[in-house]
Amino acid sequence: MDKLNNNRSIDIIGVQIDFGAARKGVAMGPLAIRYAGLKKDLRKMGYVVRDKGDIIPPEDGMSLRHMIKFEQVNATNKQLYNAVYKTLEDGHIPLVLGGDHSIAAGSVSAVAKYYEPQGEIGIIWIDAHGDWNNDKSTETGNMHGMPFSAVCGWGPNSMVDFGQKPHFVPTAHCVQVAGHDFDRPEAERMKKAGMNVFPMSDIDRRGMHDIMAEAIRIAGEGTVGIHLSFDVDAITPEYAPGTGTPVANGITAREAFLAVEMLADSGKLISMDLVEVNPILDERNKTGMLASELIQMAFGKIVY
Ligand SMILES: [Mn+2]
Repeated sequence: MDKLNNNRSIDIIGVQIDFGAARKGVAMGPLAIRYAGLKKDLRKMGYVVRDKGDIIPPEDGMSLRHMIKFEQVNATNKQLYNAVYKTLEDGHIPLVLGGDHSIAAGSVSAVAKYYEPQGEIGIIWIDAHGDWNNDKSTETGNMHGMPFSAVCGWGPNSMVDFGQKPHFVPTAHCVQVAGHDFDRPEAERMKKAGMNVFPMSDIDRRGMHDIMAEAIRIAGEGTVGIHLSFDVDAITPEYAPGTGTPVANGITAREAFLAVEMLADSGKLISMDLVEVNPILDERNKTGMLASELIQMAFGKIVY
């Protein structure tokens, strides 16, 4: 249980939003993950767990050109930014349950800003998608495809502007893992930005252990710690059917466990999002339970 850094306090913050995605239902994700017994299990591991409840997005709001439901996404992220920042000020670890992935714009921005006086953070983004579009490159206007680009300062800047003067995370410390459904313009933008990308083909060739060791080095060396943004759509639908944008031939549940276990072993995890659990599409909360297990492993659950 001492594998992780010695912070033993976790704040759970749920975000009931699906306005950033085309398909609805991930707004119920936080409930499904809690229902799997997450709080009880984290406490069993010796954590002090505070549940800060769920952020509920406003019902109405305007869309902008190429940014569907911008106002709702932005208002929700502003609340999340404040909640995550407060959690860090209290000395606790933020654990954010989505909701669609647009919420990472709020959570990562808060972590980057909070640690700004100490140094840069690193980001490991495990996802079938790049989430590296901006309002110019997007083909759909869905904002859950933009947060990684936004927190790195490659736009849309309005997505991460909550009046705080955003601190952008240098791509040199950012890693995308398990992508296998990139849009072409998005992939070109990632290359131009110098993003570190380990797509599925790299995991096939080198194995998850090798890839995660390198990802942890990139995100962890010379930084104050690593933020993990985990989208369950990275996991192949046989194991994680309950997600908004399923993509065939993703990583296995075992590869996902290995990835988060290695992150726990590194002692560098400072904050985490677990997003895109869709209970409507799930089978008997299989994906919700898997999400809960992955979170425990990321926080250093000892199997043996
Ligand atoms: Mn995503």
